[in-house]
Amino acid sequence: MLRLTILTCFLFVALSAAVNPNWYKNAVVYQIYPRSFKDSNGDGIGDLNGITSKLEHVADIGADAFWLSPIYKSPQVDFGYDISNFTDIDPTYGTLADFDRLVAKAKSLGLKVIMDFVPNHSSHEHPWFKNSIKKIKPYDEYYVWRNAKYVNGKRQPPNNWLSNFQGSAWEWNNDRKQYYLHQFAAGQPDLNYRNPAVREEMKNVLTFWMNRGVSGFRIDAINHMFEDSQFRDEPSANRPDIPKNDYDSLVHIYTKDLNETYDVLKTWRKLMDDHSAHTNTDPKMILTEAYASHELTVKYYNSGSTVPFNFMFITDAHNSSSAMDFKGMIDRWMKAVPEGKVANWVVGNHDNHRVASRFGRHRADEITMIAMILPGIAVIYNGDEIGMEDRNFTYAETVDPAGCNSGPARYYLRSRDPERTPYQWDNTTSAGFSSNNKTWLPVHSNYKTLNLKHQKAEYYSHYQVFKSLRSIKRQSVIERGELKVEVYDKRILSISRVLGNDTVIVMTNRSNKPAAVNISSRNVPPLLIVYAASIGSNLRPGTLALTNSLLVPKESSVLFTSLNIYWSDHEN
Ligand SMILES: *[C@@H]1O[C@H](CO)[C@@H](O)[C@H](O)[C@H]1NC(C)=O
Ligand SMILES: *[C@@H]1O[C@H](CO)[C@@H](O)[C@H](O)[C@H]1NC(C)=O
Ligand SMILES: *[C@@H]1O[C@H](CO)[C@@H](O)[C@H](O)[C@H]1NC(C)=O
Ligand SMILES: *[C@@H]1O[C@H](CO)[C@@H](O)[C@H](O)[C@H]1NC(C)=O
Ligand SMILES: *[C@@H]1O[C@H](CO)[C@@H](O)[C@H](O)[C@H]1NC(C)=O
Ligand SMILES: *[C@@H]1O[C@H](CO)[C@@H](O)[C@H](O)[C@H]1NC(C)=O
Ligand SMILES: *[C@@H]1O[C@H](CO)[C@@H](O)[C@H](O)[C@H]1NC(C)=O
Ligand SMILES: *[C@@H]1O[C@H](CO)[C@@H](O)[C@H](O)[C@H]1NC(C)=O
Ligand SMILES: *[C@H]1O[C@H](CO)[C@@H](O)[C@H](O)[C@H]1NC(C)=O
Ligand SMILES: *[C@H]1O[C@H](CO)[C@@H](O)[C@H](O)[C@H]1NC(C)=O
Repeated sequence: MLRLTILTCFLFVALSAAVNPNWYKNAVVYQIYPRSFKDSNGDGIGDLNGITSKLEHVADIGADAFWLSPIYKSPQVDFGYDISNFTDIDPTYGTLADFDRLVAKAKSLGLKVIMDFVPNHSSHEHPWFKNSIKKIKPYDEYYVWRNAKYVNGKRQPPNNWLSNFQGSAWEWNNDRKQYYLHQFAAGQPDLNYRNPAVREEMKNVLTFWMNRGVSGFRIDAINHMFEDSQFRDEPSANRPDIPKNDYDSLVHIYTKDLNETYDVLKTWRKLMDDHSAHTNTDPKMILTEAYASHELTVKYYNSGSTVPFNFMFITDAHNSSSAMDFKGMIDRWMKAVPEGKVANWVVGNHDNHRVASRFGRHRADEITMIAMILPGIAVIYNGDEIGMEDRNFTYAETVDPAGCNSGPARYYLRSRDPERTPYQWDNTTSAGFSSNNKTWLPVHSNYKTLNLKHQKAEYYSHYQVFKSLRSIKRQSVIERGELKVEVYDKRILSISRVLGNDTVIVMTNRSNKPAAVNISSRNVPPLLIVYAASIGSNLRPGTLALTNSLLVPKESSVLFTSLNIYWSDHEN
C-alpha cells in the first residue's frame, strides 16, 4: 500500500514536471493593463497586489497566459513605456516581492505570466542615460547621439525624422551638445542596438525575469529597434491633409522594419530556448508588436516570434467591412502563416479603441467569436470579455501623451485614454476597481449595469458568451479541424470547422437585415444547435436549427455546433 502511494506520488511529480511543448498552440492570451485592472491600496491606480487578488477571474475565463503591460520602474511619462530600471518594479505597482507572489499564485492557477518588454528605449532618468550624457564609458554610446546640423547658423536636428508622438524625433542635450534620438516621447531616448554592449544588457534583463518565473515576453514596437546607419531623411508621404510634424506625414523607410531587427530577435529566441532547456520548462512565448505590412509581420515568425501580433481585426476590419472583406483578410492570414507555426488573432489592446466601440455594442461578441473558433491563439484585452466600451474624454481630462501632444483639435484621434478606463468589476464605488472614488482615469459611467458581477448573475451575457467560447475552443475540432471560410447570400460570413462528426460554424450577418441560409447541400449534419449567440439577438443557446434554413438575426453572430459537441460540453 505504502509502495503504491509512493509510486503514485512519484508519477504525479513526474507528470506535473513534464514539459508541454505545445502548450501555446490553441491558447487564449489575456492582456492585463495593470494601471486599470485592480487597485489594492486605494490610491486610484491599479497595482500588482490588485492583479494577484483577481487572478481567479483570469483563470475563470480560461486564459492560459496573461501578459502585463509594463510594471517596471518608470517616471511614467508614457505610463510605463519609459523605463528607468528594467529589473525593478515601479513603486506605484508594488515591489519585486509582490511580483514573486503574483507569479506564485498564477502558477498555482495554471496561468503563465508574460512580461511586456520595451527594448527600444529607456527613460531619460535611467542611470545609463545620465552617464551617457557625461560620456562615461561604457555608456557613452548606449544611445543614438548625433551632431546638430547648422542651417544659416541656426541649430537644426540632424535629419527630418519624426516622433510617434508628433514633432522631431531629436532632442537637443545642452550638456553633451548633441541631439539624441527619441522615436517616442522626449523622455524616452532610443537605445543604440548597433552597440553590442547594449544588446548584452538587454539579454541580461530577459534572463533576470525568466529566473523569476516569467514564461515569455511581449516585445513592444519591435520594428522601431534599428534605424538607418546613415541617418538619411525619410521621404514625404504626400499627405496634405495632415500637419507637417505629424508622424504619418513621412514614410518610415529608415526608422522601421530594418533587417537587423530580425537578427536580434533570433538571439533572444535562442536565449529563451536555452533557458527552457536548462530549467526543464515549457517553451517561452514571444509576442511581437509591429504595426507593419502583412509580409513583414510574417517575417517575425521565422525569427523566433511565437505570436507576431495579427492586428487584422483592428487595422483592416471595421464596422462596415463586408462578409467578403472578412473572408479575404482571414484567408490571406491563414495562407501567410508558415508551415509549423500557429495563427493568432488579436481582438483588442490598450492602444486601440475597444472592440465593442469599434464595431458597435451589438457586435461586441462577434470578433471574439470569430477569433476563438479560428485555429491558433486568441489575444484578448482585459474588459473585452464583458463588452466594456470606450469612454469619451474631454481634452482637459486627457492624460495620454499621444493625445495631449496632438492638441485640443486632434487629441481624440490619438488619445488612448478611452480604452484604458478602470475594469468594471461591480456596481460599487469606482466599479469595484478602487476604494477611492477618484481614479487615475475616470470609470465609465455605464459601470452600474455593465460589470462583471452583474454579467455573472445573468443567464446570458458577454461573460457567459465568452465562457462558452472558451469551452468550445478546448475541443479538438477547433485545434485540428478543417477550416472553411465562406460567404452566403453576399452578406453572411460563415466560418466552419469540421473534424470527423464534429462541426462548429460561426455565421455572422454583416448586413442590417436578418437572413436565412440554406447550407444543407454542404457536408454538414442536417440538424445543428445554437451554442452561443450575440447578446441582443434573442437566440437562445440550446435552440435547434435546421441546416436548410439557418436564421442569422440582423447584425449578429451565431455559433452553431453539431449536437454531439453541444452534449459533450453540457453533460456535466
Ligand atoms: C535596478 O534595480 C535593482 C533592484 O532590482 C538594483 O539592484 C539595480 O541596481 C538597479 N539598476 C540600476 C541600473 O539602477
Ligand atoms: C533585407 O533582407 C532581405 C532578405 O531577407 C533583402 O532582400 C533586402 O535587400 C534587405 N534589405 C536591406 C535594406 O538590406
Ligand atoms: C456600425 O454600423 C451600424 C449599422 O450597420 C450602426 O448602427 C452602428 O452604429 C455602427 N457602429 C459603430 C461603432 O460605428
Ligand atoms: C462620444 O463622442 C462622440 C463624438 O463627439 C459622440 O458621437 C458620442 O455620442 C459620444 N459618446 C458618448 C457615450 O458620450
Ligand atoms: C448592485 O448590484 C447588486 C447585485 O450585485 C444589486 O442587488 C443592487 O441592486 C445593485 N445596486 C445598484 C445601485 O444598481
Ligand atoms: C468622493 O468621496 C469624498 C469623501 O467621501 C466625497 O466628499 C466626494 O463627494 C466624493 N466624490 C464623488 C465624485 O463621489
Ligand atoms: C460519426 O457518426 C456515425 C454515426 O453516428 C458513426 O458511425 C461514425 O463512427 C462517426 N464517425 C466518427 C469519425 O466519429
Ligand atoms: C435547401 O437546399 C437544398 C439543396 O440545394 C434544397 O433541396 C432544399 O429545398 C433547400 N431548402 C430550403 C428550405 O430552401
Ligand atoms: C519604443 O517605445 C515606444 C513607446 O513606448 C514603443 O511604442 C515602441 O514600440 C518601442 N520600440 C521598441 C523597439 O521597443
Ligand atoms: C442580416 O441582417 C439584416 C438586417 O439586420 C437582415 O435583414 C438579414 O435578413 C440578415 N441576414 C440573415 C441571413 O439573417
